[in-house]
Amino acid sequence: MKVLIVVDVQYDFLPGGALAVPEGDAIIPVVNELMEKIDFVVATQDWHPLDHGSFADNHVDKRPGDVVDLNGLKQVLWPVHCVQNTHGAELENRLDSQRIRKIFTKGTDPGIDSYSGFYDNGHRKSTGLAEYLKEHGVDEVYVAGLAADYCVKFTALDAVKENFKTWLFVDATRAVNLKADDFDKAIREMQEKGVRMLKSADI
Ligand code: VGL
Ligand code: ZN
Repeated sequence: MKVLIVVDVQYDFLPGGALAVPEGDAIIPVVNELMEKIDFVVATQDWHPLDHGSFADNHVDKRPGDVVDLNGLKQVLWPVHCVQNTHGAELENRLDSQRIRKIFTKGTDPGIDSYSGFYDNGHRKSTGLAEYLKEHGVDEVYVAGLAADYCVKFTALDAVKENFKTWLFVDATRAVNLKADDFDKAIREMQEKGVRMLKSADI
């Protein structure tokens, strides 16, 4: 049984948003097509409280891109983004969201970030996604969405750790690219750790 996990296709990660991923909107039609081909679909949603520790504004004299220690974990700081119940946190409305069976929110605890759709960055709390997929007989995970170098990467790596056979649709993702080669580095790291790459036309 296959699942398509659509990661964080939210206004704040799209051009014009608070943490815009370059060309992030280009994946929307591709994801819509994939949802027709893989009919069991779940989505993740970055869903932060306003006092979240990943926001540069919540630290004295810090700017986006700076790195701090957040309760013992290294944390890259971001602009305020995907605040609960704001427009920026909504899934983009061109997404065919009727096809999404369930949405898993993450990043709700102000003291820890959560890039992966499965666990927070300290692997302390589960979002319930792994359990949900196993209950539904899923053994193959296909990942698409934003951003390739953060939430998509950590979601795919956790899927491998949870023993799902895992693929990434390379043409259905884009990277933040704080550094120009972050996309390539993320792809390489995922491949080394067991994530297989494919294109949407391959399925
Ligand atoms: C993400 C940075 C901060 C992502 C979420 O969805 O990749 N990146 N929060
Ligand atoms: Zn976030």
